[in-house]
Amino acid sequence: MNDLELKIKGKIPGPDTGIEVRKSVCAICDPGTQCGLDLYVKDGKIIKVAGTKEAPHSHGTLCSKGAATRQYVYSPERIKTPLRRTGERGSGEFEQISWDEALDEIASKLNAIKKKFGSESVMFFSGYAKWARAYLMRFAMQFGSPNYLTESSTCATAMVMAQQLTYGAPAGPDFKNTNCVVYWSHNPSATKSLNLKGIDKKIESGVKVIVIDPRVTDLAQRADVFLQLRPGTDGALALAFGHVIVEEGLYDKDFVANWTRGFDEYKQLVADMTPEKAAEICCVSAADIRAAARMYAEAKPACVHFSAAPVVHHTNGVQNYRAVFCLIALTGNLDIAGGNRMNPPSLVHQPGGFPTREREFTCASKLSELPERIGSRRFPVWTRLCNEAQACDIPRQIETGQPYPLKAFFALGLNYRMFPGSQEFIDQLCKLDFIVDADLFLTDSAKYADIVLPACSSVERREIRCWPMGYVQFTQPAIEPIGEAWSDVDILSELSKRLALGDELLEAGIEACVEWMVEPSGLTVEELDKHPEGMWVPSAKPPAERKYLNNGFRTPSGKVEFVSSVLEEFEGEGLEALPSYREPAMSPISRPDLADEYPLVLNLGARLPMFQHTRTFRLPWTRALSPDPHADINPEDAAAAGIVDGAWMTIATPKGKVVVRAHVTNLVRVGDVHMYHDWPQANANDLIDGDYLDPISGFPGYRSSLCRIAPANGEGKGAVDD
Ligand SMILES: Nc1nc2c(c(=O)[nH]1)N[C@H]1C(S)=C(S)[C@@H](COP(=O)(O)OP(=O)(O)OC[C@H]3O[C@@H](n4cnc5c(=O)[nH]c(N)nc54)[C@H](O)[C@@H]3O)O[C@H]1N2
Ligand SMILES: Nc1nc2c(c(=O)[nH]1)N[C@H]1C(S)=C(S)[C@@H](COP(=O)(O)OP(=O)(O)OC[C@H]3O[C@@H](n4cnc5c(=O)[nH]c(N)nc54)[C@H](O)[C@@H]3O)O[C@H]1N2
Ligand SMILES: [Mo]
Repeated sequence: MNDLELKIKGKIPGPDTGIEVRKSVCAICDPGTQCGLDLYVKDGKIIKVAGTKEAPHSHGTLCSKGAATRQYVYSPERIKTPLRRTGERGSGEFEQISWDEALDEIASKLNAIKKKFGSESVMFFSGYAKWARAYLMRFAMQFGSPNYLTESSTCATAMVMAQQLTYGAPAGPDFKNTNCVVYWSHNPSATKSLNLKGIDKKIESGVKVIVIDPRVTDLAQRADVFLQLRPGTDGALALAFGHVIVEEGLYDKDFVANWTRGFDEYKQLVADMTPEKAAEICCVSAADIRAAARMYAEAKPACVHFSAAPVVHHTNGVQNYRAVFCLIALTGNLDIAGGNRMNPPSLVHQPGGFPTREREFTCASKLSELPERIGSRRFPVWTRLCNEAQACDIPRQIETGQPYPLKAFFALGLNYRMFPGSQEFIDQLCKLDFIVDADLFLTDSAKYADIVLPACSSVERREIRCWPMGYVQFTQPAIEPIGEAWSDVDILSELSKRLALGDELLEAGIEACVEWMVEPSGLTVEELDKHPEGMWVPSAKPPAERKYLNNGFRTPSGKVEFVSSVLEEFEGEGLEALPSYREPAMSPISRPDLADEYPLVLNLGARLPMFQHTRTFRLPWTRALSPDPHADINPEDAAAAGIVDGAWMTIATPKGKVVVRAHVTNLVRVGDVHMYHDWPQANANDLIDGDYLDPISGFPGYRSSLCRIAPANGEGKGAVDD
């Protein structure tokens, strides 16, 4: 081998080797954690992947998913051309068609449905493609449909709602300046590995750590106090914290007197929830509750690190998190350095410390002129607080045609298995006249579409995003699209022309849209294009403290609401204005009748580090790390059921049954079963009903229902061995 051959073999970039390093972003996981990508490209192909060392958010790291980028981009399951369905829905029989044919057919079908049934009969849905959502919402509004829906009907929104109801807007933890962090359900080792370095440093510096989780996570093992509670009982625990803080006079009396509503009622509510009572409900010790409550209240400033999912994935989720968020106000840790601070999002749900017009770009203001949204009668609080329709109500509305019939579904990345009662969800969807799905892969969900469109991965297109320290990146495509794939925004832009929506900005394409959105920050596309690796935003500023002193809180009373004025309006419909604790709808306490037959608490969804919902199951590297569906059970429960570690077992609920491998571990409580969702062979969401929902948010009760386990005895094993 000569020198040049050696350099090529070593993948050394340079003009002689023809290898170029192109900067991009790994968009496999969620916007808060995505790592900078260095893509080594030769002859138009990615030959090596590394983390971007100079990226201030990821410092050169990549997790197992990002490291498998080449397998993701070059997967044999990528869709190469637009497809038209030729067989039954779900059969996977398609013919290849051209983009012109596909877009013309979509435009003519959608316009015909609009004419006959009204724009509202067409739904516009986004799965995980968060980067393209502002464009999709604008597209839906311009089409005249109020039914813009996303996977956030089950993610984050309910947590945001709990904050809106309590203090008007989200307030994130100011980790850097704090003396104490309460991780109220968060497992960064699996879900936000980028945070781990900072957490390590902070713990070493002596910050106090409280962890509240039903499982012994890595973080739990390093906590000063760890409360291993029964799933779905967070509300009772938070009220007991309130009890200790009020009883011992540890609350911020000035803040409570001047800036809160309903303290007297709250005081009465928490008086009843003694640590002893909560200890019984939550299955933790009363002494630990007292210790944690004192630690949080006395450490000032102290912050609560909350999560998008586990606390609100219960039928009592919003109120449970409201009880937690009340503690932030009670202790005066709201909107101060080291506490929880309000910091509005700049781009793609992320606060960047600079202003944009992303929200205006979505045209959400049109909603008030459009017909009512899906879910608005069943979940009026959702409709009041959020701009989207509630996707968990889709099956009901298709089935009943009330308040109006639904006819078409246009999706950027549909995974029907993300919804509870998945089979009923897709069965109802099949009743529609027309389904379009754009995805990278020919997924099981895409197989139900009438037209499937091939979408680009992040390395084949442009997207803009920002990070909280005031860093922004407008990526350049690193390679040509695979096959005939298009960027989602190009699809929307071209389709808006063919639908004659009259939207000049959307028609002009992504650069024009980005230019318009970032204008208030002083950024331009010209400047962003000079920094494909990302840049610091000169106008970015950390959020001011105590902004409420000028304008109050964005609640109806302008104060923090222990008693919510919005919920008060719906008391006639069974909602409560105070964050009272109610058992999950299916728990050993609320349903002792069921618990006889299904004695274990079923918790569906705790993340695994190598998977991102359905996206990385198909990649050989990540799949090799966890080949089979499995669930965590405690040795005591395993022994009682006659199940050994690694054996196949059934998990049965009144709704359904799956077969998974048993992972027998002391890291979960006696009485709990924890299972990751989304496995095609063992779909967790076939175990719960589609209407097992929180009445305030419409969020599914994924993380608490009832089940029983038994050895599989050969049952279903064939289906699992793939
Ligand atoms: N690797 C990977 N990372 C991901 C994802 C993924 O699929 N894979 N998904 C992304 C998405 S969409 C989301 S929403 C986030 C979620 O991010 P996280 O909330 O950090 O992740 P989870 O694993 O869902 O839950 C965190 C912890 O909550 C605990 N928990 C479960 N039930 C309860 C409960 O009732 N009360 C309390 N206090 N704790 C509970 C679980 O045991 C778990 O340890 O992760 C994101 N990151
Ligand atoms: N039991 C249970 N169920 C849950 C949860 C749980 O904890 N437990 N978590 C819920 C939560 S928090 C979430 S966020 C949801 C996640 O649910 P989804 O958002 O549905 O997650 P995915 O399956 O990863 O993504 C959907 C599809 O989008 C495609 N896709 C990815 N990127 C792009 C893109 O750029 N463009 C296009 N057009 N398509 C793209 C993927 O290939 C995939 O087929 O699941 C929810 N479901
Ligand atoms: Mo999520």
